[in-house]
Amino acid sequence: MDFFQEPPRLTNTYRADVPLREHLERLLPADVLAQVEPELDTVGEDAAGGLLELARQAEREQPVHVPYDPWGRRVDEIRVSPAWEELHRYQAAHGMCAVPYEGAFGEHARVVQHALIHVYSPSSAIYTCPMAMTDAAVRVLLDHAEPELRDRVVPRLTSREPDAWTSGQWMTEREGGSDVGRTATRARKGPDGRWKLYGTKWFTSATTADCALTLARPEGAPEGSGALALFLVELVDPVTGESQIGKTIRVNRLKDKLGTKALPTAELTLDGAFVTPIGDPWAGRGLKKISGMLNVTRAHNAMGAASGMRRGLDLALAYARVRESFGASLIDLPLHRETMAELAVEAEASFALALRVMQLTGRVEHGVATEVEARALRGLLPVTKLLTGKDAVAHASEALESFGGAGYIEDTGLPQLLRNAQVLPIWEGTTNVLSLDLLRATVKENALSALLEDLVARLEDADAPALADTLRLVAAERDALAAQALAWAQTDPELVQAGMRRFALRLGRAYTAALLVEHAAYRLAKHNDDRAAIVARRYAERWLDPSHAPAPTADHAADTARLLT
Ligand code: MFK
Repeated sequence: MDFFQEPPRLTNTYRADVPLREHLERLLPADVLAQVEPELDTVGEDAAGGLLELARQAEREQPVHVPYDPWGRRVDEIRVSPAWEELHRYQAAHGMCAVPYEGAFGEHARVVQHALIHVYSPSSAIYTCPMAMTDAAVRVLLDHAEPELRDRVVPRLTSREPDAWTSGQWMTEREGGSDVGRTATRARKGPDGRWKLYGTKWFTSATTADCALTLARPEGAPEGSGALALFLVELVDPVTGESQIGKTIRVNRLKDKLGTKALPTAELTLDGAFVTPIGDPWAGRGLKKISGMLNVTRAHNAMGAASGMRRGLDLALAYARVRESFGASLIDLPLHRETMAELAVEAEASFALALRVMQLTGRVEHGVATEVEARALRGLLPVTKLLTGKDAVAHASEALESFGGAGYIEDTGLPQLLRNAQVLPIWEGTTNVLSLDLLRATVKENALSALLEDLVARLEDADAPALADTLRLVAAERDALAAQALAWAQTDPELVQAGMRRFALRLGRAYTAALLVEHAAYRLAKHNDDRAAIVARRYAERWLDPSHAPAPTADHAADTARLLT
C-alpha cells in the first residue's frame, strides 16, 4: 500500500500549554483565573481550528493596492482578505486590546491580556501587529492627549465591537529608520488653525488602520529629535467626515516583504494630511512621547516571539509523535527527544521573560509597582525585546529542521514560521538599537542596578536542594554582570557601546534563568513538581555555564522524558 505521512495536528493550544497554565496559576488570584479560563479555553480551541483556517486564508489572500478606480480617480484602496477582517473582529470581541483598560482585573490585567494574546497570536497571521500598535496608541493618548481627543478616540480603540478602531504607527522615513530624529516630514499650521503634514513615510504597517501616531517637524522648528512633534492622523478626517486616503494621504506602494504577508505595509505620501497635535507641537518632545508607544509595541513583540516559539514546539512535537523513522516514532529517538526538549526549554524561557514584562507593566499602570520595579521594567523592556526576537528566529529554524524536507516546503505552512519570526529582531528596534536603549535607560534612569536587584529578588524563595546548582550559576553570572557594569564607569564610552549587545544578551539570559528558578521554586514548594526545576537547570547550564558540555546520563534522559510528557 502507498505510504502517506500523517500531518501534525494541533489540539486545544491553551490546554496543551503546560507552562502557560502553570504560570497563570502562580501569578493570578484564583478568582481571576476562574473568570478568564473559560475564555482561554475557547481561544485555545479556536486557535487549533477555526482561527487557524482564517490565518491560512489571510496568508493566501494577500493585500492588494488598487491605486485608481475604473474611471481613473485616485482611490488608493488597500484590499485585504475577509479572513483578515474576521481576525480583527475576533480579537476585539475577546477584548485583547481592551482588557488592560477596562479595569476588571486591576494590576493583573496585563497578565490576562498576555495569556489571551499568547494563545491567539500564532493563529492570527500577525494580526497581532495592528493590535500592538492599537494598544500602544491607547497608552500614548491616555498619557499625553488633550481630553477632547482622548475621550473621542480611546473608547473606539478599546471597543469590543466589530467596528473597533485600530491604530498604526507611522514613524519610519527614508532618512530615518532607527535614527528617528532625522524625520523629514513637515507640519504646517493653516490659517484655520488646523495642522497638516507633508512628507513620506517609508514603512507604515497595518496601513488599513483607522488612525495612526506619527512624528513631524513644525516648520521653523530647529533640527534634531527634540523638536519633533507628535500627531494623530485620522484616516477619515473628523472635521469634514471625508476619507483622506487617495487625497491628502497617498499610498505609493505596498512593501514586498519576506514574511508577515497578510499584513498590509505601505509607503505613504502625506500631502497636506489633516492631523491633531498631541500636546503643544512647538514644545517638541514628540519622540519622548512616542517612546511610550515603542515600549508597549516592544512588549507585544516579545509576546509574539514567545507565542511563535510555542507554536513551533507544538507542531514539532505533534509531528514527532506521528512520524516514524529508523523503526521508531521520532519522539522515541534519543537525539530527537533532546532537540524537542531544548525547543521546549527555550519556548518556556521566552514566555516567562515576556510575561514578567507584562506583569510589571500591569503593576506600573495600576500604581502598585515599587520604585525598583518601575526602573527595572525600563531596562527589562529592551532586553526582553532583543533576546526573545533573536531566540525566536533560532527556534523557528530548529523547528523547521525537525521536519526534514517538509519544513522547507511552502504548502506545509511551516516556512511561514521562520519568515514571520525574522521580523521580530528588526521592527520596533533592532538588537543594536535596543542594546543602546539599555545603556540609555541605565545612564538616565539607573535601570541596570534596579534590574539586577530585581533579579536577586526572584531567587529569594529558591532554597530547594533541586535548585542549588542552578542558583549557583545564576548568582555567579549576576556577580559577573555587576562587576562588568562597575568596570564600565571607568571605560571609554565607545568601548562600552561596542560591548552593549553582548552585555544585554547575557543580562537577559541571567534574568530569564532567575525567573525560571522563581517559578521552579513555587512548583516544588506548592505542588512537589520538579518539571520547572529541570527547565531552569537546563536553561542555566546551556546559557550561563560555557564550560558545560553534558554527556547525557540516565538521569538526563529521565529529565528529558519528564519535559516531553
Ligand atoms: C507581533 C507583534 C509585533 C509588533 C509590530 C509593530 C509594527 C510596527 C512597525 C514599525 O513601525 S517599526 C519602527 C520602529 N522604530 C523604532 O523602533 C525606532 C528605533 N529607534 C530608537 O528607538 C532610538 O533609540 C531612538 C529613536 C529613540 C533614538 O533617538 P535619539 O534622538 O537618539 O533619542 P534620545 O535623544 O536619546 O531620546 C529622546 C528622549 O526619549 C529621551 O528623553 P529625555 O528627552 O527626557 O532625555 C530618552 O530618554 C527618551 N527615550 C528614548 N527611548 C525611550 C525613551 N524613554 C522611554 N523609553 C524608551 N524606549
